[in-house]
Amino acid sequence: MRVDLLTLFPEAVRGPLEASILRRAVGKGLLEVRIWDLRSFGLGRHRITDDTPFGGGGGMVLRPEPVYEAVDAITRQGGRGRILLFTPQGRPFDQVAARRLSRREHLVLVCGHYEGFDERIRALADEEVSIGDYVLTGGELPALVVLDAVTRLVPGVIGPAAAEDSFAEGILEWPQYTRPREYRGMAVPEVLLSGDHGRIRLWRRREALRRTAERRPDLLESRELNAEDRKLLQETQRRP
Ligand code: 9D3
Repeated sequence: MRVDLLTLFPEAVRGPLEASILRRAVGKGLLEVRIWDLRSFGLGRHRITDDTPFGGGGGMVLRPEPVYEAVDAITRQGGRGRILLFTPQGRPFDQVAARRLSRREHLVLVCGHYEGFDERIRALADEEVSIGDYVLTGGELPALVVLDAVTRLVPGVIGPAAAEDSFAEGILEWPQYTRPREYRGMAVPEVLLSGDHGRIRLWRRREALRRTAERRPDLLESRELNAEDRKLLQETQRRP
């Protein structure tokens, strides 16, 4: 997968790209990321990228030219890719979107900043993306979030078991334990030490359902449970 990332703050995205799974994906040749400094497409000797809004009011707005010219430069390098514009008004990003985007060969991630951007920049976008209902200072962290979520689903980046985890299935994960068997008075549940794989499977499934019902009932409301899951969930409601 090829990713072009457009930003006024290249240094804000370089760190995470040089760490962990993203770096490994690049090392394996499964991911190619190019960072484009929007400032280098700025106007005039001072490389101006922002301006005051027509109609007055405070703040500065990203001008359209740097973004259009950067996209032109990307296009000249071959292919335009799927253009994602990061904005608080975008569609909330989720795992379904991550899976869909992971099948694309080429993504172009455009990060806004300032108090906003010129409305004509939206015309470039195939999709507008938000990562949730909270206010950040720019689109850089959202772009990295999306890149991380998408990249780990690209075949070969991580193990297939890890990629299709329980969230992909729509419920939360079960509690996990490792050594020691007891720590500061907190014991590992006996069933996990029993070696009885049938009992362990049912316990994990029950605890995953319990957790989901307690913490994220919305995830259960939007799906149909099978007979076994319904029974396990009932068991969690009988005993505390
Ligand atoms: C003070 C400016 N606000 C005026 C009402 C609007 C605003 C513009 C730009 C608020 C935040 C930002 C910067 N955020 C993003 O560019 C952004 C974002 C976010 O803040 N939250 C969740 N997802 C995203 S995607 C891009």
